[in-house]
Amino acid sequence: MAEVKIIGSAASLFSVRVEWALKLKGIEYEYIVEDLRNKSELLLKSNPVYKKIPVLLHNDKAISESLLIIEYIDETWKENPILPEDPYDRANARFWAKFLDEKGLLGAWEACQAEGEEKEKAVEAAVQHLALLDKEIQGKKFFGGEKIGYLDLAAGWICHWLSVLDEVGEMNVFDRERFPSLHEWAQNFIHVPVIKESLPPREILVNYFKGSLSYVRSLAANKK
Ligand SMILES: N[C@@H](CCC(=O)N[C@@H](CS)C(=O)NCC(=O)O)C(=O)O
Repeated sequence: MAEVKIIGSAASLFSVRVEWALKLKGIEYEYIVEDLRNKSELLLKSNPVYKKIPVLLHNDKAISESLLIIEYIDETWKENPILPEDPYDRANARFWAKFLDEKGLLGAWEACQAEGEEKEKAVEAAVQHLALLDKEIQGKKFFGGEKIGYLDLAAGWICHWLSVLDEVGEMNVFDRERFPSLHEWAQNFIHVPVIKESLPPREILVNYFKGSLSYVRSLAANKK
């Protein structure tokens, strides 16, 4: 029997999306909790380039970068496909997943951190990113159609982590009235049992992001 392990951390949306993929496939795995303030030899050896979680260990072979890990999982265990079958749909799902990681997430985190005059601009930029994604979900239950697919996993942080960023950053990027379709999708997504059971408790995330925010603000203050 193949041995599957994840090196991850409970608050990490990147780790959780990998867990979701394994659970959707029905693959058993061992979870190795990483202390990111005191990185383990195993992590440093398994992801020597970025030294980040998550890492998937499959029979001791290490695969890094959450979206690539999901692709690896989908190619290795064929049951319950995650990526769309059609090449155009696959490219499209990858496009939006990349956009969300590179622009969506970063924009939301920048908006969370911003203060004073910068805040309004940063929040508006984050809202515009979501508005682009919102168009993709119109008329569908999931981005993957009738069932959860690759883009649902990539966008899954919006359902749980974005409302935490909204709370911690005192903003309302994921506004229910502005984004009714995305909210409906979030409800559909979050109520799928394998999705729900892997979500970290909200208080853990609130504390984690409050700590991160104080840390980046203290670094910025020290530079002045
Ligand atoms: N692009 C990476 C991002 C992973 C990432 O940022 N992981 C964070 C935890 S959420 C990490 O390991 N941070 C440790 C560090 O930056 O030293 C992925 O998709 O896997």
